[in-house]
Amino acid sequence: MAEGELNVDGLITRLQEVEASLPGRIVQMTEAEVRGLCILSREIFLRQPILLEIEAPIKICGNIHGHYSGLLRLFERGGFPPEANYLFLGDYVDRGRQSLETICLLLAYKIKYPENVFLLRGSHECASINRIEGFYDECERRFNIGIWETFTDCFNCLPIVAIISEKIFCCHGGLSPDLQNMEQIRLIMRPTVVPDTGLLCDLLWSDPDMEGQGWGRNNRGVSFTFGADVVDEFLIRHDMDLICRSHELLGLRHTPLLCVERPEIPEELRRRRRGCRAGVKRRERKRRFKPCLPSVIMGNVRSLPNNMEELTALTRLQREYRECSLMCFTETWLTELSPDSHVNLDGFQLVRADRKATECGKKKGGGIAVLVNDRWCHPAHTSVKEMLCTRDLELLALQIGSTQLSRIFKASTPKPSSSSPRTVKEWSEETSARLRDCFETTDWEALCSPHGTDIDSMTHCITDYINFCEENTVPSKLRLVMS
Ligand SMILES: [Mn+2]
Repeated sequence: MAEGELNVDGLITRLQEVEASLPGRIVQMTEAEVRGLCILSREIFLRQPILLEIEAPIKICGNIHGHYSGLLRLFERGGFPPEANYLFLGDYVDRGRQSLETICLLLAYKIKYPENVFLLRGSHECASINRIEGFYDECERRFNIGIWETFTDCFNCLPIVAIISEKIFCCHGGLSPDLQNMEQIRLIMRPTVVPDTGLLCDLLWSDPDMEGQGWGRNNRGVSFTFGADVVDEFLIRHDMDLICRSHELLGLRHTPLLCVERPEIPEELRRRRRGCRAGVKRRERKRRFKPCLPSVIMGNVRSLPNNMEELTALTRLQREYRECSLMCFTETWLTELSPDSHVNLDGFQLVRADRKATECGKKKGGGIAVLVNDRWCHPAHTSVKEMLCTRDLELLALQIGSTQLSRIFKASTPKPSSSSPRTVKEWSEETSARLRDCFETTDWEALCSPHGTDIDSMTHCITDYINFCEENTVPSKLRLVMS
């Protein structure tokens, strides 16, 4: 059916006319109308990304499950589109008696207000589930099996995840041990069925475990459960505040949504954007890259206090700086007398090793300043392990709390339950001796001299050389491990 032939406005009016107070009244729709809704909305779903990036304010609603009078009441309470923006978290069909009215009204709104109404895919928007849970029978009773197949084509194109104002992660089921970065979601090709395992399956089927930790077995017999620690780790890793999901009937509680909130951010510090219209952001794909291991920027600046403005701009504008775990600077002004307040950088905590005036053989003082990104390393979990500044040696060893470390390293570990073998390089026994030999006979002066006082190039050159030694002079063997 072509676009012009479907009277969406008329259909919305007819569907809305049913009063919520008279539940169960059937709305007459023709097969052509229903088919038209499926075809037109499917085009919109495919035109918009599989991972929606939406701006607040928006109202989020959980499973409707064919409860049409409930849906109408929900709109009466919250405002009919486009008066308010809506994000639905899936499970529109099955169980209730009016799956068709429910899904048809939602699809009609999607066609009429594509930037105000958003529908995510639920576990029941899947042919193998709604074939047996009620929707198929309703389609067959009121229309025919062909209509159910047309719905299936449409459901196979629904988006999977929505991120609201970069802070709220919404999906039907929950997290996945396979989910490392958002790009993986963007790479899922539509139309697609929901597989029995893997990322897409987990996003639609996993459940939070309120008591347990880590990943666990899901009683549904599909996907996993995830503990509070997994949520915490995910939110910190992706710099988000909240995970919002449905997929579960929580007794008779008022809200069908489960919200797991990241506790430590005070309300006034949360970023707010009021009054914006919801809409899929058409900005270029922004890859939110997060390294698994701490990243370090090292530099030698003449005067750190004089360079703070530049550093502030860099941490604001450049991702490498903003997301860098540690920034180390050798510093000439760092003596007992120089105050911390001269090196204040938003989002970073200063740790310093001062050169004591008496030990300082150089004309000026000096030491090391390390700026620790508090997004990665909580200031309370960072302490100085070793600090030494003498004429020949400047050393500052930081200790990052074990909880922080486990977070960082766990993030780099793939699916815990997977036992896929992989090969790792293992140093053999004579390794340390060979390596020590190699380093002792190295003419470090010769390596350093071409770079003079340029600490950056010197560091690079020496790091490259050490890697070269490791690659070429150290005997190692490959070993198969089960991860
Ligand atoms: Mn569900």
